[in-house]
Amino acid sequence: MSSSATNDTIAAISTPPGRGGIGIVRISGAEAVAIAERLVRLQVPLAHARARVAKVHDPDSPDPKDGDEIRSIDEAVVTWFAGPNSYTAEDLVEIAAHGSPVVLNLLLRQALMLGARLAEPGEFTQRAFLSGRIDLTQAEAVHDLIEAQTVAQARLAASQMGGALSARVAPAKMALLELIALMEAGIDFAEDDLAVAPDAELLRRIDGIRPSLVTLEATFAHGRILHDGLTLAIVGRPNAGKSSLFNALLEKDRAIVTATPGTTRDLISERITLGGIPLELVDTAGLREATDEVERLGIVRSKEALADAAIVLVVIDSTTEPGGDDKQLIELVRDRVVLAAVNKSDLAAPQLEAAAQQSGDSLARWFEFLAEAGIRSLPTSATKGTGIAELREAVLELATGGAAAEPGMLTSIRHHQAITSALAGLDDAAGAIAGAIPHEMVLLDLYRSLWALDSLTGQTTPDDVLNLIFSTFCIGK
Ligand SMILES: Nc1nc2c(ncn2[C@@H]2O[C@H](COP(=O)(O)OP(=O)(O)OP(=O)(O)O)[C@@H](O)[C@H]2O)c(=O)[nH]1
Ligand SMILES: [Mg+2]
Repeated sequence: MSSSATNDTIAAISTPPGRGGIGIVRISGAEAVAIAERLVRLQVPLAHARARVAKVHDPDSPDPKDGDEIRSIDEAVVTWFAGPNSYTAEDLVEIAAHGSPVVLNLLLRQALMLGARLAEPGEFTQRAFLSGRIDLTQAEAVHDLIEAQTVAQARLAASQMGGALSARVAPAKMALLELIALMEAGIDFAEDDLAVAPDAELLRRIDGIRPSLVTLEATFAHGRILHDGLTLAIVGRPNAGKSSLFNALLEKDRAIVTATPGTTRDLISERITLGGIPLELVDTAGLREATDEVERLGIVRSKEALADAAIVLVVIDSTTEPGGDDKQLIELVRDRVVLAAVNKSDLAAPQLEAAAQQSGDSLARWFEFLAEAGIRSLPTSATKGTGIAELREAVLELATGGAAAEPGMLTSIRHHQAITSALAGLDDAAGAIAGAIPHEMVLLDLYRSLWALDSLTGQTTPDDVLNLIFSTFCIGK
């Protein structure tokens, strides 16, 4: 996005490239209406937020003489949104023609010839931001909404677009601003005998600002995952049923399953949505001493996938006994976010009944083995479909930490950094006050905190601070 002057008129094709039922050319700026009126022949004059049917001029046809029918190349619906009540807060005209790239390009070219400038990517939203109609978090949410891959992501973006994040930040920012005004007043008007608030009061106020920001900061763990999605790698020994579980989670026969160990050689990945979170599932080659070059390369890739994944699903063949090789496998994953599926439970179950009185079967020994390693495990049967719903739930819980999505949660690194630096500023200010550092210096920390919040909700000007000082303290009557 550019920071070019905002008093020129911009135009762009706002619908995606290609052919479609409808295509829209948008024009925004002081000349929008004048330009639009020359692009189309309106039967009824434009009026704010009213759709008008119009003929699109064919610019290459001669100017119509009186009484002649103009030569048109399409019919369009034209809507004018009078500034400031428009998306950009400027005069905005949308010409919805048929989605023919030829017609749309013709309209755009004509608009440019009539004095509009080609809009840069995101410039319509940038104008909405520059005009103050929306703040930066709302502008960013427009992009997130368009890019959303799941309904949950779209909901989150919509709430942010509606100002949910800004609203969550606003009370802390106001309290911070009041604190700054209080301290500025103490410094600026000290000789006027204005009582400077005692340090205890200042510290109490800082303490009052922190909690809502701390709570907000904590939403990032889940918000980031909801926003970006995550990868789950399915790993384990050959023949454990990794591909079968992969297919079961996908609800599709995607990966080849055979009784021969070493079936899967290459990585296979597919996307699913789990509780609104885009989850990339990666099926891998079974980990063992490779028998040939292809398998060896496949195992290298398995280990890479294992290293890259946010969550690791270890698949266990419960008809085997836990042994030395499995300890190696556990070592490989134990410091990761990991879940174990003790698979083929359908085969192990009869043993379970038979061995119930005895000291346990292989299934029970696996649970014991995994519990000792500190790995959460649950029984599954990929072929029977048992335990798959529970597996999904367990993965979702690992991904979200069990929290539900909430409006205004932090989803971007930029927002998270803003909140953490706001908190850092507050902490430094509290430390400085406790250390009896002069208030001028404490204020620097508080301003750092304020600017961080500004980067979310919009700039605080020196006037804002002054206004607060004067309104709160009645100085300078
Ligand atoms: N009874 C039973 N058989 C299963 C289950 N899961 C997988 N199998 C069988 O176990 C064999 C191996 O399954 P795969 O899904 O190919 O195992 P894998 O871990 O992907 O194997 P590799 O790709 O060779 O590492 C196949 O014959 C499956 O039908 C299960 O839950 N119960
Ligand atoms: Mg496989």
